[in-house]
Amino acid sequence: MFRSTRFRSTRFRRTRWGAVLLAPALTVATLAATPVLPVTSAQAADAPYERVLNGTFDNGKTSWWSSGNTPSTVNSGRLCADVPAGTVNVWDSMIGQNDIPLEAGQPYTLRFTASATRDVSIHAVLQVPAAPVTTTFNKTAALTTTPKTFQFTGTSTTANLHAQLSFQQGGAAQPFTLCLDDVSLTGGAIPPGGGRDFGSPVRTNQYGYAVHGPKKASIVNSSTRPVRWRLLDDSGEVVKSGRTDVQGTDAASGDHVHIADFSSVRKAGTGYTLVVGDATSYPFAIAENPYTSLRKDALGYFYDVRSGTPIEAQYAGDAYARPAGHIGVAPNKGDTDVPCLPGTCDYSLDVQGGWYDAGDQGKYVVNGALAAWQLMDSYERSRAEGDTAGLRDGLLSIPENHNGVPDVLDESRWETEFLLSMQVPAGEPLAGMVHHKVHDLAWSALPTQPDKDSQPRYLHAPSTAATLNLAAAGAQCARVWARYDADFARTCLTAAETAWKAALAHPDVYAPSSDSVGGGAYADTDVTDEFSWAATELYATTHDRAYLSRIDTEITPAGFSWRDTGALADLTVVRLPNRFPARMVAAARKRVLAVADGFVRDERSQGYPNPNLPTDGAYVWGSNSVTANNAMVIATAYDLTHRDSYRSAALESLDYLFGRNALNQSFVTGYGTQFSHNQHNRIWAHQIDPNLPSPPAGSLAGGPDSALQDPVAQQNLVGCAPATCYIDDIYSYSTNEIAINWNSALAWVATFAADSAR
Ligand code: 9MR
Repeated sequence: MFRSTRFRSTRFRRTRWGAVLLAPALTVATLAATPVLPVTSAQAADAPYERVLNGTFDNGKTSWWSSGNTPSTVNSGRLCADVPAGTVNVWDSMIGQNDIPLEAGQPYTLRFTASATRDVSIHAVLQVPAAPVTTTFNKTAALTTTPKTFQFTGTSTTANLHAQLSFQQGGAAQPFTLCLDDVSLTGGAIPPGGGRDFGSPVRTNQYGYAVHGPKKASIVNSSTRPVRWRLLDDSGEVVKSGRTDVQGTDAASGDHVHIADFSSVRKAGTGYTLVVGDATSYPFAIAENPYTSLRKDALGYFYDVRSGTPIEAQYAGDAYARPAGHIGVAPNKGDTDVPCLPGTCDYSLDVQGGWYDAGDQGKYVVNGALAAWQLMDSYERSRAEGDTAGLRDGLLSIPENHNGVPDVLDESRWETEFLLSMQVPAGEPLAGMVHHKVHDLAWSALPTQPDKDSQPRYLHAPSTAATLNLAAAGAQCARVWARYDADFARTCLTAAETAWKAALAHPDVYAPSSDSVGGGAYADTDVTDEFSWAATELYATTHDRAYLSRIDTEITPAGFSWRDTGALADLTVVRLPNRFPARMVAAARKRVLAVADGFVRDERSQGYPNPNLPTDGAYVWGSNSVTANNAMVIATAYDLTHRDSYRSAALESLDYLFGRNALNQSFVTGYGTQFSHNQHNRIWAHQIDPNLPSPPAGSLAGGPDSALQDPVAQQNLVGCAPATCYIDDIYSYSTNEIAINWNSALAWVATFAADSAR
């Protein structure tokens, strides 16, 4: 079972997915991606576990929804809904909660208190709403004007993490108001957040190690003394054995961890396993350069998420081919002539193209600029380091792969041209500023193919952050394109300089955090870091001294993200030492090395090799991108010094992403054995529709988020140690989304790793 899939390159065909991954009938175990431990029914009787979130409405309407024709509000701790008259079916007016976990064969008891402004009967329904629909109960409750408490019980016949509890009251002849309180659904044997089993305690990079790189495993073992490990080859022969180092308790996971170091093994091969006691790791390979396919796949992701162009089978493979999305063809309402959100401006823009941000099909300038920057920086790195592979025209499977331009630049241009189109035209108020984002009016359903999205799309108001992001990426674009397309380079520079001036004139226009319906907010109320980053890029390109005095941010252990771009100033200075004053370069270099040293220490101090060691212990939304971005800083330190410890640490960060972690989970689709494949997205929603593929190989999942910011996480991960707050489920957008800024980080590190494998 383990031998088949190592080191495959590029895209999977759907047939291969079927073989490797999923049977059509999803069980709790497959949805959760971790086997569920058997629990006796005696335990269930002792512990009636609550399965409804916010049943007391203490948190307002959080976790609850109601049909569009049934407006609801929470007043004095009760949810009250206005039920319209004249609908036909009982389900035409509903109040409900999704993502209720059910276990097969377990009884569930619903209790709630309800009243109505007239005597009416409503239905209380617990069911799995997707085919094959299974109903645990569908009971009638006769409401009066006096609140009454009801209790119903039923036994679930299926295991599913996505059942729905609903109150259905359609078909009324007269309108009425319905009020609910103290909703409780108890049952099930698995405690909330419990029953997770991460498999073997021997955690390796499930994909593989470089012949000339570090090779270590993390082993969960309670012994306070070293234990014996054995490395077996694919015929089960012992290749090497040794004793572990006791690392101790890993704070982020709570695991007591040992480390086995088998770096001295330099024999390429597949099907290696590491054995400790009676536990065996997933199989892995040792290869001269295991990162070349990763570079191709991680970068290839961007073609697959292009907007405004058909994704062609000859480049993406049959399973990933799809019609162009958002090119103004019905039912699409964008993106060729997109109006401003009412009340913000009165023109419309052609903003087709670019990359879809993530699981949604919004396009956001701050995130897009960072991702494009990271691809362009990867190009500049390859050029500075003389690494020709990353500069190849023909590296990627994209339409532009024989145009004489490095493919990584072609891909970044797809986004850059979209960024340019988001600039407010001359003559308009706020000319030169840049619209923060364009996205759907409301969240579209999962799945929704881009060409089938019928939502109206709007330009959201310009922001200083978006404007400075265009200034930064535009200035960098001018630099990298100068040798390939002087006209485009000039266009980029003009836009960047115009944006910079506009930002100076409007330095505090912030995108509001409340603007998060139908798309993400990407709110940021501190743009000092964006000013500094943009000034750095503009100075590097123009040598105009006016920009120098605006470079005032430094890299810190906080790293960087779409919101915090101050560190990118230092990274650009050390990338282009000949373009900055020597003293500035020396200082930036010192800081980058110091921060990289800290990341290396953080990685070494943990049981699993994660260069992300948050000071408050919390893992944030997209934590895997923090890992990859910090690895980029470590890799940059290697480029500056060629000290092997930096290279080793950067490569070990990939071990973390490929399964040497508290979850025994590779976060990159197609890489390893137990890899993420149900990432939250609307295009490749295989978990929901078996006719759709899973995300393409090389897609990075967001990773553990200890804040539990979606209902699936809240239902299934309660009490998790930060490094384990992850579930490979399509509805867990806070732990398992895909996003361009996360894949750009992976692509950068993969390119570094491929170039430095030796
Ligand atoms: O990556 C973003 C993360 O830092 C924020 O905490 C989170 C909530 O605001 O949003 C993330 O970005 C999402 C964006 O808002 C909408 N598209 C999907 C992005 C990835 O989840």
